[in-house]
Amino acid sequence: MSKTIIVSNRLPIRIEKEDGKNLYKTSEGGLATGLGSIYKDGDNIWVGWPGISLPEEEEKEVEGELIQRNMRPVFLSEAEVQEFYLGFSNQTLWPAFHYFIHHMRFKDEEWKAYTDANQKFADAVSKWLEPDDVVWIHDYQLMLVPNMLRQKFPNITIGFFQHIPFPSYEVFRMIPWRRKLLNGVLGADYIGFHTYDDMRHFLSSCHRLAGYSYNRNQILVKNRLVEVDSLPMGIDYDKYAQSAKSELAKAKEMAFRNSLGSQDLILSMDRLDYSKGIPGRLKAFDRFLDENPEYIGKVSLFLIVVPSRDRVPSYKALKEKVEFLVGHINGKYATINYVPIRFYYRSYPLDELSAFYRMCRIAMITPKRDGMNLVCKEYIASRENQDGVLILSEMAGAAKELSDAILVNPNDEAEMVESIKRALEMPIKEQQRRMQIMQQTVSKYTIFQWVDLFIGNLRGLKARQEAMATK
Ligand code: GDG
Repeated sequence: MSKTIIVSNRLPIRIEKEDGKNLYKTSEGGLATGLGSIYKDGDNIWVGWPGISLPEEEEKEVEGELIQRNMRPVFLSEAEVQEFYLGFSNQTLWPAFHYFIHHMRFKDEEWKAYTDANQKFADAVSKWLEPDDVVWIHDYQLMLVPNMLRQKFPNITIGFFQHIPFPSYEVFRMIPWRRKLLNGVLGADYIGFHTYDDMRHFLSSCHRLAGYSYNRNQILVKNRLVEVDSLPMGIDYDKYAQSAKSELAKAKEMAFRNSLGSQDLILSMDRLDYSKGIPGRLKAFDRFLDENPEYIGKVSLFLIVVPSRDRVPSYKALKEKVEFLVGHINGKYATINYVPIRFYYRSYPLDELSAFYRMCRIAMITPKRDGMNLVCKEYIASRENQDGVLILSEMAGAAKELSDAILVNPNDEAEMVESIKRALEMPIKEQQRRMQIMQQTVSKYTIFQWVDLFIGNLRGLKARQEAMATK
């Protein structure tokens, strides 16, 4: 029997220490939910890093615990986390792929750490791999793993999905190890991106930097047919819709409302990341209040920033910038009973998130770049009464599917300011017309369809490759 092996940097679990004991908390992230039906089934497994560095003597115990949950840990030392994850992955690839070229750095020792860590993941997979298995590798931290496996097992079935954008050739070619990265990914049979543009950029880099010719979305790599595709990722729609309708979410919304008063709320929710455009959003809100003083006291920005990568200097600097702007704007417009920006730097459980999605009549999601952005889809799924307005950046992958949002260029401050006014003043009928269409779109193409489509296409391609080989 063939099995499926999922591989990602992080396992769908968090290990927390309490009174010296390890507590295992399942992750609620979109990917973990979508792939849950796969890795929990039969002999299937998920290979990845459990998220903390442990003393060696504890590794055996943790491994045993994870094996029972169909997971196989790859343990990384503190130095590996520093150089492979916080270093090359998040200070070379992440900024390059999100067009933040001034944040990129190129360090030979971090490239080496990235290569070694990818080898570690590939070795962990090899340990469990059998010839008929399907391997599905996720994201930019593991771009070399497909080819490392291909070298060892020429005939196995490998899929790769990249969750962040793939940049234009002009940016990608700046990376010193660009060909190695491309050839790493091309070890896969089937390669997925969120959008058509990401896919085109990847194909163009393969051609111009590594000399591969391609026909539509197909590349021949040493006589092996590789297919590249765009598959926008969805969410578990029912989970968010049900959670928003639950008595718990409604009770929490009511409790929050009682202390907040009746003002309109604009939701802003992201991980702490410069790609998410948080300072730009704050500046636009400042200018909006400045140009529309009749709204002072009537609308607040509900700003949730979820801690992330705060050991990386550019993220630390961003946190300080956000804190400065929040302080500045609140100092300027606050009154005894009005707080313009309600700022929360932490994460929340799903029921509270649902209460926020219910409570905010506008969601302003304006990343400078985003592979997809799931928060905007979750907001749509949570709008039980089909009202509410989504202001969405053109630079998020999700904008390709959600043309009924108010689409804005996050670099155009005047347009952002105008979009806040439009959203606040949009007639209810128009809100509902737009929200209904967006709900149809997001409910039709869920995370479960996305998973089935990816695996189905990968298996279909493998069958065609085999038919070609026997001709
Ligand atoms: C990468 C790409 C792409 C956030 N705060 C809390 C919380 N979250 C959940 C959200 C959402 C997820 O985290 C964030 O997903 P995004 O898609 O918005 O962003 P990234 O983390 O940057 O993800 C992105 C994604 O991969 C998938 O391919 O869309 O473009 O950058 O699900 O709800 N969940 C809970 N509490 C929080 O405080 N429970």
